[in-house]
Amino acid sequence: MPRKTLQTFEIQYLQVMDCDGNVDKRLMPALSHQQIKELYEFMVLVRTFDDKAFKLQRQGRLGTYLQVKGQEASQVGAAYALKDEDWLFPSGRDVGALITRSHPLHMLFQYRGGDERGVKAPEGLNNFPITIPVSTQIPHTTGSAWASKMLGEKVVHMALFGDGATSRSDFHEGLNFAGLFRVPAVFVCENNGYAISLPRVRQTAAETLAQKAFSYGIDGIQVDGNDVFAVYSAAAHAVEKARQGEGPTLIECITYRAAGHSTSDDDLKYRNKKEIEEWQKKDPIERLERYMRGNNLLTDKSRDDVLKRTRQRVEKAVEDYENVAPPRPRDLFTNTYARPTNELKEQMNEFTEGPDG
Ligand SMILES: Cc1ncc(C[n+]2csc(CCOP(=O)(O)OP(=O)(O)O)c2C)c(N)n1
Ligand SMILES: [Mg+2]
Repeated sequence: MPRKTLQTFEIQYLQVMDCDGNVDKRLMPALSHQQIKELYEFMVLVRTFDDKAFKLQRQGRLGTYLQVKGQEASQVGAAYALKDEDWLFPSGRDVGALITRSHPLHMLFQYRGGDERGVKAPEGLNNFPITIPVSTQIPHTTGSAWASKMLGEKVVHMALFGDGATSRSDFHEGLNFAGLFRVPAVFVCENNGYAISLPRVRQTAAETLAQKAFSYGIDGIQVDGNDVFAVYSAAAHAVEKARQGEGPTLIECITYRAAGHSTSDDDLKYRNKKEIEEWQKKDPIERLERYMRGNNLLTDKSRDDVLKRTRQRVEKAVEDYENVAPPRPRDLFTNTYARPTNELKEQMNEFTEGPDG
């Protein structure tokens, strides 16, 4: 057996569209004009939702919120590559992917308002609940993909997670198992430069995060995560490969967290304005707009229409969210175990009254 050398593990970096919106036609994925417009509208919807969520938190109408801002291309591009029957395993920041996967907007507000019922996907939507413990959704994805493989289903399972997640054991266990059993999974790492206040360079000595795939015998690729065409292209390729039984892929999206870690953060304590402004020039939505304007897919009028439509949808979702009846206190007990213990039953009867209690 020939020995593999480090050179064998060359990392590919995919960029289809530059910051000015020029695309390399040879690399452009097969997307119709309608699909490009749809991708754009999803990205605008995600940002509109995100801005609103931030404001609601500041007004005391929402709990802690993790903004997507800056990562719309990574989340929308990756999730858009899935079919309805595929599964998505999101992290706390991945509301953009969930929106692309039709998760009702008001339920996402509900979840961030502290009501867990908001992440229970409506019947027929194959979205796992958001996981808050960093990277634990990765072994879930592998396990679920393994189940599909054993059942002979042609269903793909996609995990989304951050750069920080690649330092945790769940990432390594999940990828090791996925590689060994060649499960139909796609692992999308949104390298947004930070894990809370810890910069990527202090996260790991590895030169890239994509190369971690090679330790587990799976393919790894880096893409420009602010280029929706590159993300979609890599994700669509990986999804198709997984569906054909050719194993998992790790995609590292190089992107930037344009907002603080969460609404409880003051990011200027650990990074400077200049860095934020530099990345602003690579904004994923503005970049796509430049491409679309240059290709007669967007005008001032059609942009205004998109903004108006997305604002209306988000405002309606806020109204619906604020009209949801609060959960019953007894749900705290009934949702904990399939069969509550006698002690829990006693406590439930002591603390709640009647069917709505
Ligand atoms: C197991 C675990 N440890 C610590 C935390 C606290 N925590 C929440 S988010 C986060 C950083 C995650 O960084 P990254 O994976 O890069 O994702 P990002 O927040 O940048 O999207 C940490 C440490 C947690 N939620 N779970
Ligand atoms: Mg991060």
